[in-house]
Amino acid sequence: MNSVPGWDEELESAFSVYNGPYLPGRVASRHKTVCDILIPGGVVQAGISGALLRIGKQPVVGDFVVLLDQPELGSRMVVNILPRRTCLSRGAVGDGSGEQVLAANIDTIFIVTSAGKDLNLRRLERYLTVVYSSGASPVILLNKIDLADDPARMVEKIQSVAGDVPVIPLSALSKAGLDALNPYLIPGETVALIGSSGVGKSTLINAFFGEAVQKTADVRKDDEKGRHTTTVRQMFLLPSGAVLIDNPGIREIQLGDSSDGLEKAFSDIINAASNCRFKDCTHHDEPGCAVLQAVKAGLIPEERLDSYHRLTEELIFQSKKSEIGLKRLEKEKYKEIAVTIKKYRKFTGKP
Ligand SMILES: Nc1nc2c(ncn2[C@@H]2O[C@H](COP(=O)(O)OP(=O)(O)OP(=O)(O)O)[C@@H](O)[C@H]2O)c(=O)[nH]1
Ligand SMILES: [Mg+2]
Ligand SMILES: [Zn+2]
Repeated sequence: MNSVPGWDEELESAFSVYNGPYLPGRVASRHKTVCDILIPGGVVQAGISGALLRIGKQPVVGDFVVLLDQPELGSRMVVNILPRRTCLSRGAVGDGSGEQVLAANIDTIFIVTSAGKDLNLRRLERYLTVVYSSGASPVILLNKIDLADDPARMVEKIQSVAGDVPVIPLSALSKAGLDALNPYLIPGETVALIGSSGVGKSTLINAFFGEAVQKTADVRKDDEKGRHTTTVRQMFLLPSGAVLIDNPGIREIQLGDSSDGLEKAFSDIINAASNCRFKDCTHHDEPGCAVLQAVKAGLIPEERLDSYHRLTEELIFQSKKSEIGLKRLEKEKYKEIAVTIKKYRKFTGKP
């Protein structure tokens, strides 16, 4: 088996159909027109084949790719993307439709929050939904506990929205609690860090390496907001053999258009809903609603149900948007085909 980090037997068999000047690789960072690619024994830069771009396939950080390697022609090109195990995406911003894939093949996602003004349970629910949809396993890191009076109380609060998801208190700066992350940083595993700007994602990366591999910067004094120091998504290879991905701080993460993430992130509500009188109960004001009863009994916080409603609406909006986008795409394709047929008729003189 080759030494591309994270490579497995499934990838080996997907790659085995390529005979000739092809190399397996993994996208370590993505620039506008080129990618930095980890290949067995090093890192190379490669372009992206026009054929791949034309069919709408964009390599992202974490992708396992097929490289056409022709050094005698001075050319190295990503010609295919191997099947993705997991896929972290978010809803496109603005009126763009569909989803935007951020990174691929991540096993564990560390959702980083800091024990200060960043702590926001509603935002954590949103992150959990997005991470569950990606197929990766979430772990919540409560960073900067050196600044907190009562970190245990904060962990308790977070655990109330996290269900079975581990919540790990630590300090990237003092390195307290870092050992608790070792079980995730094992050979072949890919771990990505996400969270707002300034929560300490890059400081954590530096702590794992024991040296400054990433730039970090102070947060603003008044509101503790970060300064968007990291601007490029990038992969790092730890001495342990684990792969780490540092991400730019996320301003506000939009949901993609898959609903299974929401169901996992709100499994308490989904479980209660199985006892609602009506199968299509929306848990707003229906009689016999078991979810509303659970809220009344204090088993589910009201703000959590509100959050669930808000995210459900957002999800419906997102999937409508991508449906419209899909129709537009089909229309354009159809137009393209119609033009080709017209040209063909002109050329052959056939009706
Ligand atoms: N007190 C304390 N400060 C920390 C800790 N971890 C990080 N910081 C500080 O928080 C600030 C922001 O850290 P970064 O690592 O740059 O944050 P980031 O999440 O990478 O931010 P972006 O790259 O902007 O998304 C820096 O001044 C760090 O020194 C910690 O555990 N305790
Ligand atoms: Mg950073
Ligand atoms: Zn109900």
